[in-house]
Amino acid sequence: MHSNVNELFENLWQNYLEVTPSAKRVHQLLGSSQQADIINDHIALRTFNLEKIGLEKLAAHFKAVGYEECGEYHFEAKKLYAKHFEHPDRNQPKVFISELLLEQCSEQLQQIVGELVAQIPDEAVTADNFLYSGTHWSVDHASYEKLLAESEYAAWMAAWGFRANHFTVSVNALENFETLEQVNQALKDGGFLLNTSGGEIKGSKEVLLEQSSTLADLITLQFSDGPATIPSCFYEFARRYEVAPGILYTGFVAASADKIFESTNAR
Ligand code: OOG
Ligand code: NI
Repeated sequence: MHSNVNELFENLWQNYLEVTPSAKRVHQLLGSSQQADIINDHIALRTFNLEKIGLEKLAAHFKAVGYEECGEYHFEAKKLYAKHFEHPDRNQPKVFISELLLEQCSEQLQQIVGELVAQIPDEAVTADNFLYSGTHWSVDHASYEKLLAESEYAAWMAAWGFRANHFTVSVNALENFETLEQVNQALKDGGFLLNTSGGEIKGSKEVLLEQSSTLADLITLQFSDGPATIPSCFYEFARRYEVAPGILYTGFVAASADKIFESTNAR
């Protein structure tokens, strides 16, 4: 496991860029005319709730660099459970980790996922690079399609594995934008497609958090039986409101997160 938080995030970022070429353009669009670097509000990772690779196994890598558990979230319809983590250094991104609750899924899904996960060497899970190690298997089209029919989340995991599923621009820290509406407009003017599930803006000032996101990039993946172009990763934008003077809300909003997950849906 990493012991340096910046090193961990630098690796996660480079790995994310490999399958999310649009992220560079997002930075150019929003950050090119500001002095400071773009600040990331949070990142998110996904997994399955199997003992070998469950949420806690991913969390251990963040705890090793100082992160602490801060909140939990339930997504009944999507059969997901999540926790978020924060670092004592407020400038470090928050971390949102979710897991698919396999016992609530079909036997077929459990069997496909079980076969993929069985191919992960035990030692890979604690290795420095686990959080950006991608897949430890190769999956065929038919299995991907079967997963997709039941759980978009499961299909995404089978295709992309362990990596940051998105980074999130802190709108509060942008110098040239005040509102999320302004950011969304700049993105649309720049040709980006936004996730419109639940509206372009999820959340509100009342729940202390507004979020929007791009639709995931479309990337050609080599399946075991040939290539196909599928959604990879996306970029999110978050504006937080104060809970007290000078203190921003740091949690997540389950109803909004439920829609953000859909940024990787097929289109
Ligand atoms: C995570 C979706 C939730 C948020 O900020 O509410 C989320 C995911 O798509 O894996 O990122
Ligand atoms: Ni997010």
